[in-house]
Amino acid sequence: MPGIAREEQGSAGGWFDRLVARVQGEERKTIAVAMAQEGHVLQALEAARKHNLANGILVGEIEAIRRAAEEVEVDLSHFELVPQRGEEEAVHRAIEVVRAKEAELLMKGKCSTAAFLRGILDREKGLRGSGLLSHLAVFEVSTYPKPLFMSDAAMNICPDLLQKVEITKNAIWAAHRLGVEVPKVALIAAAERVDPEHMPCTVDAAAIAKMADRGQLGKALVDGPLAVDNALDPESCRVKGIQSAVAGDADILIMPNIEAGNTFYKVMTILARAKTAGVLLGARVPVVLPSRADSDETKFLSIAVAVALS
Ligand code: COD
Repeated sequence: MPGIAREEQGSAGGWFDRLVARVQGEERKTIAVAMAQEGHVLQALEAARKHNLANGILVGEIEAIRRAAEEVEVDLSHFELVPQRGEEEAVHRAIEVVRAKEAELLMKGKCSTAAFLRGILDREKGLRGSGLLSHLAVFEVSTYPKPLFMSDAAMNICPDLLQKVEITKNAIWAAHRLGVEVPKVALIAAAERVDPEHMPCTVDAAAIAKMADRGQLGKALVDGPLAVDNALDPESCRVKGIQSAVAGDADILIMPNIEAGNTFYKVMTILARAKTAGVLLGARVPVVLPSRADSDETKFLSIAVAVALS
């Protein structure tokens, strides 16, 4: 299948390939897909099936699913189809499949992110966990020597201090599950100076870093505020005289708001051509949550990460 699980190894040393190889050896999962009538979603699900990661239950308009499958030459005989018209209705139906334990994972198809998230947040019929839900992106890029995790590009619009703490804890939890024993977390701002007057997010970053120093965030090294160059580039830290266990070597970037997170995500995928995965953390099951315009490869890698987290 073109574009999926390429042989090419980035500087992160084929991290996604190793992740796929690891989860291939585990028990196959089932994914319920809300509005599955989209070519890249179907290609990603077919690749997940062929790689022994997961089977798909496709919820949506059957005719539209058939048309999309024909266009990308995916054989639907390997999938269970659940007919459901309408965006909100398809989201609820896919969630019902998960709540009935017929699937262990949920995936967004051709529906809007906000409608999908509202369905998950529904108090009676949704999939809320006990804490905050947040989006996590994982990148493998030739210009960085290890996988890079980043949150939040898609769910929490303008998180307050408590929400940023939860976002950071969710990301640390996922990094542990994905094999990073003591993740280095950079709390991103536009500068490394704490500036209560002009940049309130630098104060949040400093508070969270201090909470982490006191052991309140679990097994991780956390520092901030740091600008993106200070988080990722040792040379910029040398020039600026920044001394920190995290600076220049971050595993996780926590963004101050959705604009910063979403912009970083799209620059990584479009300009840096990073291999990318996107998942939602904090729900009752891991949720595959790529952008609608993401490639089949990103959708496949998002499934692999969600399976690894389940
Ligand atoms: N985790 C847990 N509970 C939450 C969360 C969260 N991250 N967000 C909201 N809730 C709870 C609230 O506590 C409340 O009980 C209920 O859900 C409703 O909250 P509101 O009033 O903020 O809900 P909405 O419907 O106005 O907004 C929720 C969305 C997730 C739809 C909204 O935050 C949103 O649109 N996010 C961005 C989605 C998006 O468009 N992304 C684009 C980039 S791809």
